[in-house]
Amino acid sequence: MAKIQVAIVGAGPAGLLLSQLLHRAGIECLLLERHTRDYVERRIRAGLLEWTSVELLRDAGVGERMMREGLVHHGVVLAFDGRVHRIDLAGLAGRHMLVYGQTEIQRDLDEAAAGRTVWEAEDVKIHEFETAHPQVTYTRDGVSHTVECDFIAGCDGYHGVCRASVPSGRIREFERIYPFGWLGILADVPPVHDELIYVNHSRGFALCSMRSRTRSRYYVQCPLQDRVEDWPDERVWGELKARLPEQVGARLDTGPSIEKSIAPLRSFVAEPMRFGRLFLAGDAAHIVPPTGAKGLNLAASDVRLLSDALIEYYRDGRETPLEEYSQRALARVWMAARFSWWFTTLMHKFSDDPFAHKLQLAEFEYLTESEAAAKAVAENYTGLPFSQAHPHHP
Ligand code: RFL
Ligand code: PHB
Repeated sequence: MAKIQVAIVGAGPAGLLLSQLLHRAGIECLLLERHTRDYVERRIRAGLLEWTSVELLRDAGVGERMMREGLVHHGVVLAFDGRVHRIDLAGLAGRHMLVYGQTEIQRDLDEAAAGRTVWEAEDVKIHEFETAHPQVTYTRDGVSHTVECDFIAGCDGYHGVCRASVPSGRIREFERIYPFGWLGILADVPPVHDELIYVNHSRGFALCSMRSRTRSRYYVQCPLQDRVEDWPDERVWGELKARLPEQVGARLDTGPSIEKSIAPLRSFVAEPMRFGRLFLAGDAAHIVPPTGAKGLNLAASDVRLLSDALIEYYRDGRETPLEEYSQRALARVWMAARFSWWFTTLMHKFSDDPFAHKLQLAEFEYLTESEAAAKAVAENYTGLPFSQAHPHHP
């Protein structure tokens, strides 16, 4: 039977980054991914990195292209019924952000991993993870494999096999589903503005983002039951323009879409994030709605805590950081869950209830007038520092 130190399930950003950090520390790991490399690399998802995520990618030795091609953002714009307010992230929080697509991070990490990933691993199963001898089994090209390991990292996303393998009495799940989705469009047209614009409009939310100076990423809030076929490009551009402040909409460049998809919005946290020798990280343990762009950044901060803990275990034999992983990760997860929920609530149209809209407007007024309120947004948006506190005891 093959033997490895750490078996990682899922080659999304969490799994690939963990494998890279462990590999650099001399820890042997095996990374198992259900899909093909091509499929995983093509998924268009996040685009905005907190600076702690940027630093982690640099520590992992994959920051070179990111620092060359990424766009540094010092501020972000909020628009309400045509009124516009900029939040000076750098001035208020002392931190900035980097625009660099998840597809690019995935590519950089894949290249660094060169051959350490088993793509198209079918029927991955995890066994005996509450004992000292966990095992992972999978099938590749019709051949079954069994691998014995010290630890299993469940980096297999929301629909993965790892969280689903935990007996239901051992896990607690917290969830909120939002009554709308985001329709995203990617197009090779210059971004309408050099910073991101989040829009609260009576027709619904909109977001102007980007991947580079020549590639734009835009989103519009849409009904949950809508399908991509309901949204030909012209309809997306028309709807986006209608929701943008007039002076912004007037300079919107449009063009054929290179990708279009609809994502539902969900808040989800599973507690704890450790079960014996199984550790969950990233979307496998939690989902946030994309308002605020925390999903990928949370995956990165989980991986930072987990890789530090594993490296310390193999170097000094210390188990405390592994034992504290769940509590420390969850403390940060809940802060991001709170901010993503709050920002989603502030920016979207939930109903035709005029009272709800008046409250959103009052909150916007407060943000424009109170430096303390704007600072709270800037601190959360750019990413809260790791806390030593352990407010949760799952
Ligand atoms: P991922 O990226 O989902 O990767 C998990 C990997 O595990 C594989 N897998 C398995 N492999 C083997 N055996 C199994 N049984 C397996 N089951 C699953 C999957 O094929 C996959 O390759 O999770 P990870 O690494 O934790 O990374 C998290 C981020 O990808 C995620 O938080 C963000 O992309 C969330 N997200 C967004 N975040 C933002 O900050 N901004 C966005 O605009 C944004 N858009 C999105 C998103 C997530 C989406 N999903 C998950 C549907 C748009 C979408 C559509
Ligand atoms: C994106 O560029 O895809 C993006 C940016 C900011 C968000 C969500 C998505 O809050």
